[in-house]
Amino acid sequence: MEAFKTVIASLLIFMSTYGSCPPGFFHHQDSCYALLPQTATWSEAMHLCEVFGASLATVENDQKDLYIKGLLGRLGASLPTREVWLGGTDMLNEGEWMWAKTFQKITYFRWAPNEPNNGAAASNQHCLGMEKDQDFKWDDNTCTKLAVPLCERPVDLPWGKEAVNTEQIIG
Ligand SMILES: [Ca+2]
Ligand SMILES: [Ca+2]
Repeated sequence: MEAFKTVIASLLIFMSTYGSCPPGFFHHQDSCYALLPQTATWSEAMHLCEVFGASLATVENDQKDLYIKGLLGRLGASLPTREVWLGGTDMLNEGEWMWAKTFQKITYFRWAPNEPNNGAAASNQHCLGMEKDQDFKWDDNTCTKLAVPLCERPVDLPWGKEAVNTEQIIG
């Protein structure tokens, strides 16, 4: 298993060194990120990302959280709304958060204070956003609300194939 992890770590280093991103995307490790310059509902946001071979971003660890917060901080002045969409939802099962693209159960959370509140009495907040006013910590929000899509896609590798999904390999 250790040898396997070493291979995966080497692959990640290779992809972060030689992988590249399309214009408009920012490169971090094995992913490319883009903040789209318009607002959308959560499902519209997912479709907009798909247009660029991407999907709404996922955040699985501190390292990625720090990178994305830094990126949004740099680009944040141009944010037309105070919230940014990520790819998480609990619309299938209230309180059970998953990354929609992979059905991966979310176990790492960065909730803002008093979140998730499911919209309190309204009980209608099932889509995951990051709040600008809360240092880009997370909020469950109404899926039909307009926010800015943060898209993520795998880096392009030199031989022209998309990167493998290392998270699935590591499990
Ligand atoms: Ca909910
Ligand atoms: Ca909320």
